[in-house]
Amino acid sequence: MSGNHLFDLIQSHMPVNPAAARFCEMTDGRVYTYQDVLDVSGRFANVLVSRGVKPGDRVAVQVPKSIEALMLYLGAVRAGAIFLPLNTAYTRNEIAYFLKDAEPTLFVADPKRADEMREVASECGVPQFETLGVWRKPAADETDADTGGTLAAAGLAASPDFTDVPRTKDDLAAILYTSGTTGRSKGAMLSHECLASNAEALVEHWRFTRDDVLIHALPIFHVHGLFVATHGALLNGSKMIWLSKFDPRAVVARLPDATIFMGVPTLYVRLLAEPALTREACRHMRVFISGSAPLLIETFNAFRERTGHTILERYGMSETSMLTSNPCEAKDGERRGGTVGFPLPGVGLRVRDDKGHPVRAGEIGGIEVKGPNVFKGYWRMPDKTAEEFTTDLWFKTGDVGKIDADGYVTIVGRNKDLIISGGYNVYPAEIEGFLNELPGVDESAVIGVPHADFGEAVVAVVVARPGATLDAGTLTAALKSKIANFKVPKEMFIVAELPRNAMGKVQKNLLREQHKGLFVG
Ligand code: MCA
Ligand code: AMP
Repeated sequence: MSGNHLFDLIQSHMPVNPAAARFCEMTDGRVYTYQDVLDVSGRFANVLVSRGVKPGDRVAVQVPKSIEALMLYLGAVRAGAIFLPLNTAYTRNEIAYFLKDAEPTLFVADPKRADEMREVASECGVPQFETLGVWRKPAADETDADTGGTLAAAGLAASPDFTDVPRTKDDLAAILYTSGTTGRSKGAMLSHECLASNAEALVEHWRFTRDDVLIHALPIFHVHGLFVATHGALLNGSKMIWLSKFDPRAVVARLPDATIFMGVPTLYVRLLAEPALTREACRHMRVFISGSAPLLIETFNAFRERTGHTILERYGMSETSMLTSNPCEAKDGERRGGTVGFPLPGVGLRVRDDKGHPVRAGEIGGIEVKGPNVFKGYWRMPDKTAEEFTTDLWFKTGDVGKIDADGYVTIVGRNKDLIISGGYNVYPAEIEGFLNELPGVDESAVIGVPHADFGEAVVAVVVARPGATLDAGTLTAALKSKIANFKVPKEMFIVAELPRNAMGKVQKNLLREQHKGLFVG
């Protein structure tokens, strides 16, 4: 072992004969063995070092989902770098913010956006730029086959042997950008221990075994798809069926070959719309896991009725990875719909009132957490970090909930102004900031309303400046050029004024009530 905290843990769980053990099956027929995991991550680690990436340097990555992108993550960990994954939907404008804030040594982008992103990298002073696409085997008659970008080409030419850079448990392995009430994205610093301890807790709690087969259908720029799903397989020496994007039909078709599925609630809503989702299709499945957003009890019940499986709901955050989970086995208790179960082994979770005092069982308050999984603070924001922790160093999640007398945790709301749409977080303050800068806009309020597919949808209510005439279509188009599509309001209303309370504060609750039926029923 090399002394690289996270990768040592992964290596210690390698199958005895890694060349014979399957890690991943792709839809194009390609297979990665555990030996390929070692080799390709080693190749990428060598390339990173050759590009001047030193221990502690950031490697920012906005690339399409591929198994090579996952190997790049492992290569970065092995090289002692800090991996910074970015949503593929982010615009040039958003990417520029992250690059300026994180100051990576290297930015890896999608080959299809190479020209645009090379320019952004150069404007932001990022010294190194590479691309990584979807790696595919060239067909026999292809002469200029897509090699998967410059990084893939460099990886093919590099040695698979790499001596892992020693990293202690407190060194950073990743930064995940997330936001808060201000709307300005903050980089949550995740150490090797944050990721390793959470992976171990989940493998134990969810009773992973070597025979498990996980269908991986989530994006890999978030905690859910990048860490929760893949670390589970890696610490288990087991196999994944790798889908480049979520397609409900493809998932149902592969269910008979699988034992585990992980998804955000929208994925379950869409699976239920597939007539082929039957008890028979799920006969080998061990567990369906849901998280990242509240799972509606209707979805929970409908899924049980259709498949005979009770979805296991769990709760987590970018800052903390996973915090709680419903029981995996019946002997540990029932999977209770509408709850997120119990704190995971090693995780402390408490509920406090507005003054920071403990509340009684079943009473509602702010959820605070502690444990080795909790992040090391926000990148270069010590004041913001201090604000989010109590004096006795519990992290204030911003979620509101309760712990019942029998220990089950329920989340009833959030005291942060956040919309979760299809598992993606949208911060009203950020969208309002962009809207308010558009010509003719006086002010705006962005709200989340129930949506049958996405759980919540973004809606904007906008007031025009005196004398100005606004058009919702023009405003929407202007927003699309600045922010990722999933953040753009699905509906926009131009109104004469926003409702305010006696203190002058915009009453978003009234707007939510007014528009609550837009996308449901
Ligand atoms: C896509 N669109 C969306 C969303 N996704 N709009 C609102 N909310 C969304 N989530 C829009 C696109 O902008 C586009 O708009 C149109 O829908 C079609 O885009 P497409 O890419 O084809 O959509 P899709 O493939 O159907 O994607 C839906 C999805 C995806 C599969 C539900 O959003 C997804 O993979 N979500 C999972 C996110 C996730 O992994 N979250 C975990 C975060 P237009 O037509 O206008 O162009 S980790 C986390 O939260 C914590 C730690 C935890 O506890 O896990
Ligand atoms: P993110 O910062 O993107 O990781 O989002 C974390 C937030 O997602 C949490 O603070 C919760 O508000 C929400 N969340 C995650 N899992 C659940 C769940 N099972 N039920 C309700 N909310 C959840």
